Amino acid sequence: MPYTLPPLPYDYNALEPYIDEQTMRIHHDLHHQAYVNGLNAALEGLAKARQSGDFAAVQQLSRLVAFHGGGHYNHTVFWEIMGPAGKTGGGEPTGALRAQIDADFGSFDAFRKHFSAASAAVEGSGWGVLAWHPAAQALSIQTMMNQQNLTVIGSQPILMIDVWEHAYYLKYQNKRPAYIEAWWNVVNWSAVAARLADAKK
Ligand code: MN3
Repeated sequence: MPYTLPPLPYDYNALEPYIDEQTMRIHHDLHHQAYVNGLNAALEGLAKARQSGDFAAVQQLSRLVAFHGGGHYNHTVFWEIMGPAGKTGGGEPTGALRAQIDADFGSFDAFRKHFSAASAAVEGSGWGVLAWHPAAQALSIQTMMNQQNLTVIGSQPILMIDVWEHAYYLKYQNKRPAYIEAWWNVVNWSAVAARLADAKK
């Protein structure tokens, strides 16, 4: 079963003025599609390599599956946890999500500062991640190099920001912290809360 590109859950211009339409078109239609294609190609190659017992190829293709599979997963979450500012996007979390953030970070404000700083400090390409860990029964802020490196096994991401340059360079150029600051206006906290509730099940 090949993987397919999920449609954006809103219009390409829905996150304006914080994330511009052209960035969304290129990011979703070209970058995310490329991860889907790369994942399908790597899985096909991996199946053949396993059949023929070519374990050098298995090793190389497994790395490609991790990279492209991570890219597909991360972007799918990323689109889901955003929404138009003033509608589904922006504001502050409430309810169980807010209580968990307060318990693990002291306050929403402290969490926000920590998450922004961690995401701004990612070296090169990667992601800022808020994840639930079932063993710790706690949220933690993590950073990811590329699409998967430094991932904490067992963590379930509930909020992710893409800090690859393709996510912001057209509008923000080298000002990654300005992009991160603007991005808070389009975070869909209801979607994040639903992801936390699922992760806790
Ligand atoms: Mn991206």
